[in-house]
Amino acid sequence: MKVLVFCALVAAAAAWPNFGFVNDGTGGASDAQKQHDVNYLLFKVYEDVRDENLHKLGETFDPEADTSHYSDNGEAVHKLVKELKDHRLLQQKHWFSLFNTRQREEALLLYDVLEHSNDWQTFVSNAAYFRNHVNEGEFVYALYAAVIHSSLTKNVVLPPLYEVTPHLFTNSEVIQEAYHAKMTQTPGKFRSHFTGSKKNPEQRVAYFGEDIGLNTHHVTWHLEFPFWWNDKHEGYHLDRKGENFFWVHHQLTVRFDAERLSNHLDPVNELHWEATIEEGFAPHTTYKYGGEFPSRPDNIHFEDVDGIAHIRDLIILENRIRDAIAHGYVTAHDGSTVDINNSHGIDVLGDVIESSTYSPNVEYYGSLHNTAHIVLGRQGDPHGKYDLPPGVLEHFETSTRDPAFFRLHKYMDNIFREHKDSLTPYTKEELEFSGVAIDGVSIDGPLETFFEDFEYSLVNAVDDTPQVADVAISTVVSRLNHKDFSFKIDVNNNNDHEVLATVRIFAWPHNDNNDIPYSFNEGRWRAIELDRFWRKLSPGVNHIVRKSTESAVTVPDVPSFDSLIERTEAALSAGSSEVDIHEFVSAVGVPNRFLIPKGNSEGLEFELVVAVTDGKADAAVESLHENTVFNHYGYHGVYPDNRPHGYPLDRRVDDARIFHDLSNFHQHTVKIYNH
Ligand SMILES: [Cu+2]
Repeated sequence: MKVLVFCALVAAAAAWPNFGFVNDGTGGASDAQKQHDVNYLLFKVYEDVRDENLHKLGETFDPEADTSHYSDNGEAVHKLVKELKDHRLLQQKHWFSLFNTRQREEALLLYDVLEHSNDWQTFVSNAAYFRNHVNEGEFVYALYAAVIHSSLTKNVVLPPLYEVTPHLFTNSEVIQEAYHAKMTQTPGKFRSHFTGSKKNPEQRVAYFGEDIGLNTHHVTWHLEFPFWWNDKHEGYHLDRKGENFFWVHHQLTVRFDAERLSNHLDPVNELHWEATIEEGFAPHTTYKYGGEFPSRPDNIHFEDVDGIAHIRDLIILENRIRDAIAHGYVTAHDGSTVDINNSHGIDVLGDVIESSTYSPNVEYYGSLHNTAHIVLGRQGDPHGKYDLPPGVLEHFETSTRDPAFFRLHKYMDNIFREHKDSLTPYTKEELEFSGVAIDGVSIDGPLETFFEDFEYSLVNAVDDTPQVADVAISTVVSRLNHKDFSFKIDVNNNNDHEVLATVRIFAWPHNDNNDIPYSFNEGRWRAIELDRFWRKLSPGVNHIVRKSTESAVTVPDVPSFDSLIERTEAALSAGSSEVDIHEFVSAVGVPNRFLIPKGNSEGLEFELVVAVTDGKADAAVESLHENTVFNHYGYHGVYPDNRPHGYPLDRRVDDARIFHDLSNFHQHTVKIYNH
């Protein structure tokens, strides 16, 4: 790595383009140059930047000198610089939590500066300058959010967060070993173990909540669809953000229950404000600065959290939301009503519950989800007596480590279900696709999960200076994967012309934890989405083959930080303007190795369902069938599918015969093995 960094400095100095602030859509720099800059801005983020040019910018740039380079005429930068000059910003080398209002404000001030930078020179100069002046956690958050949302960074791949801020993804024991290796200059590869002991049944599913890829998916989703997003300010609308909030967490919830089944655990019970929280939690995770993440003992009663919320108030908010569902409308801030008794209702409700700035009435419905995260996260020290830092639930990177996260989300999910159950079930006529029938569905290849070892670097976890050489330090974690397989779907199009079809694939556990088969209505609520794509069907028989690797719900592993740097520098030295890493631009989906839930040795039964619906009626945009690599968690602009997430299984099913009589719907039992 040492050699690499040195080469990189030379390459950067040589490749730095001459900026003329030409607005040619690139912002005045090549994709490779931008990738280089972002790599180095995030490399060893607690220390001096290891790139000569960025270093110089950090020292000499004056953010306020020329405000013509900002789309807001420098409004954001004036605000941030004033806070800096007034010594109001959070110190460096201190923990940062997005749920802390003031810290979030600061991070978003920087985000605004970057987002309003018209050209790359302005963007990168500000990033380099404020890297030296704002808290590192705030900096990382602002830069990640800006790279995801800025039009200047469309092709930039963000390095894996678990290698940028490894403390939030790695157990304390391993972090300690990493420091030891660094201090003694001895390379080390350390095995990570899941938190807790076998005496805790929850440990059997810790591989799920502590998976670094799953945590990356969760944190990236929240970066892509932030609750603080303000359309007026940011200039564009995030389509169906509220519904997405429901769907991504609904999928986490049903998926976790499926994982529990293969590990002989009962499904998660929903959290209840007036009941005890049965599971305690000892995170075995440490902040880079700020000490250990707080623990929570078993069987405690909720306590009010000073300065955040009374439990009584959370119950009142819940009642108001349940009232809105029962009424079929939400009362907006100005007293008008917003009808939610329709397909769009879930979107409004998602905004209300999270809550996001899209909530029609945050004064009345509050912020149930966000407040609950803080309240639950603080139960180890609700009155601040022990001056503990925020809990794991106060960071999207670490939330799912605590089993109580899934209790909290089961609670939210049941509120959403109350709404979905209040809608009229689909009729056979609504679900039919005239002239189209599924002849058969089969799976090519085994449905088989397994555990594999995965290694990632901890070089960014430990401290050093340019004078001290890096030694290779990494950790090896065990993680779930599955063998590749393909869906083979034979569809008959009896129309005399080509039709556009949406293919939707789901699976739900055949039996519950007592080995009793789920009814259709119970099963469909537990459906795990496996894929969603569009195809043109010619008249006659169509053989569709869809590989597991093509799934629209998943993303591949982002290359390691090392390899990202290596590839970028190689591209720059070769004089190339881009780096061939386009498939990694979005990290928002579920990890592709996580597509199917863990099986067992005898084969765990799932109901596989395929629905082929009318693509023309479903489409919200043109040319859907060409969008085969589209990742539906990370779209930009209008969401391509007009149907609600989970369609056609999203509504209550009173009579399962409706589905079984549909020729465009297929269901059969499959087994997932784990070896
Ligand atoms: Cu979340």
